[in-house]
Amino acid sequence: MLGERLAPIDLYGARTGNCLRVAIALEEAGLPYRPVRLDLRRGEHRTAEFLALNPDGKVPVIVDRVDGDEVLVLTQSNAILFYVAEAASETLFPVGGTRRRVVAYERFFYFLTDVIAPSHAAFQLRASGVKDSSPQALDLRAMKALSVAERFVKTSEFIAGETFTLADIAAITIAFAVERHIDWSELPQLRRWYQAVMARPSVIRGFAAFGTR
Ligand SMILES: N[C@@H](CCC(=O)N[C@@H](CS)C(=O)NCC(=O)O)C(=O)O
Repeated sequence: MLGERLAPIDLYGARTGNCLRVAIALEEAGLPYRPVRLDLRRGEHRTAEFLALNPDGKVPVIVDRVDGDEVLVLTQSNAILFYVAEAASETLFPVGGTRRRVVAYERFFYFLTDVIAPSHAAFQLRASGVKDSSPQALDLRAMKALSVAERFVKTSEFIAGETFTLADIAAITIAFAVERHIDWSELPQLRRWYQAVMARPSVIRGFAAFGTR
């Protein structure tokens, strides 16, 4: 059981999928937080001050000060998501009922490993100057995996059942990033889910946490 939070959680980040997912989770959990935007292009994640928080020089990072505990500095967006979910009790990740919980894990990791990972790898290859067709092949793989998610929302309102969970958060940032490449006419249930989630106040605020551009 966490003690009283002494200050808003500092969230160091930028307008990237990893950071936006954390901001959306914090919004959805209703936890007080303060976004600290770093300009990655200007190397603000490489300053001595930031490297003291995360020697890897990567965002997101949270700093949480809870009464009676050592200051918590946490890196790795997915570890942070589960920390936030735990602090939010049952809201973001089902704790009761093994079946509900394992389905939420299944869908959460589906998006991380089958959609976000190949898409991220394609981005990295392009950024490193690769000119062959491998980034395109990875993007295609990610898009195919994303369209499979139509079946997740065919019989339920959200990605892992009838409540909004971390699986929806994993899905929404990548769906937003590739929105214009999706053939929505083939994916009516995914479109219904996408529109509903993008209109959610916590999601709107989370997307805006590090500015709109
Ligand atoms: N596995 C880490 C990846 C963190 C990561 O790669 N962050 C990127 C932004 S999304 C970053 O800080 N890039 C700056 C750099 O690598 O120099 C996580 O999930 O938090």
